[in-house]
Amino acid sequence: MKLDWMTTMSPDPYAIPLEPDVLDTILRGDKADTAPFSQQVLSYLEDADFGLLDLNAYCDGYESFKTAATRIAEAFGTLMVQNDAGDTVVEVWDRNIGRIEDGVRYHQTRQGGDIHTDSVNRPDPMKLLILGSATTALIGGESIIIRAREVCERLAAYPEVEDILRKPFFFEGRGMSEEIELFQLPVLAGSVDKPDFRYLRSYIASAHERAGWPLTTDQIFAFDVLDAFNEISDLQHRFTLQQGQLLLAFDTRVFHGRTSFVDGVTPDAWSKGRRMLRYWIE
Ligand SMILES: O=C(O)CCC(=O)C(=O)O
Ligand SMILES: [Fe+2]
Repeated sequence: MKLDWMTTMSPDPYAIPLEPDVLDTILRGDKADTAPFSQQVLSYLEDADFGLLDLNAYCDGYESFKTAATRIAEAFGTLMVQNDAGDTVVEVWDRNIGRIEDGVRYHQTRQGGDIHTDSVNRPDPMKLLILGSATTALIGGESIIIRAREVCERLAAYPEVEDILRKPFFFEGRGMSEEIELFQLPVLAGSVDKPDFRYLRSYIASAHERAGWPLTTDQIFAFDVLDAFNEISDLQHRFTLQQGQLLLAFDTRVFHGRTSFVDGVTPDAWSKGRRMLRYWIE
């Protein structure tokens, strides 16, 4: 990658380097020319798979952050509808309504774990996942990212597991419509240096039950291997997204998750408790 124009390189090791002014152009000016911004980000992600942007210079509260984050997301293409209510921005926060085990969705709980990709709700994958931090938790809530290609390097020692992951599994369109639709896809597609994963274990297990084909012993073993790799600290990138920061990632090229968290009063918070804005871009 070319380094000569990275004049705004930040000390944050995950910061996406941008030429001066490209953020200003879309966040302060008229957003007609988003191409320099989106091209620089996408070319960085082509190598890095994920990275962070800091929008603090452009916002001072929840509403201005949401406006800025939405502009950034729209610079990359069409925002996907994420649920049957038609929302293209979904708020991730602890609703205090129960646990994942009781059927509550990840983005409505304070639970950690369940390292996953988001591209599991419909047959077409999304390209980009954006998570924007509007407020941090009092305790915990660290983001966890694992590069899928590094998982593939380790999977090479288990060809029988890789074979299983490349065969079709049932998925369900949870939250996308009244009637839950089933479809089939491999968990792993693509080459090992640019793999595309579609994985959220509890949804796949539930889809298999619904289809009347519970996961087989071999499939369960393959998921155990995948989960074990995703929990190796050497492969994990962990950071706390600060208020005003965005995480951008090629959704199927990384696994993501978070640690469990507890909300409380945090100084200068823009909302009550940890809150993320989630965008999916086609
Ligand atoms: O809370 C987070 O940091 C991640 C949330 C998430 O992965 C999701 O809502 O799909
Ligand atoms: Fe997610």
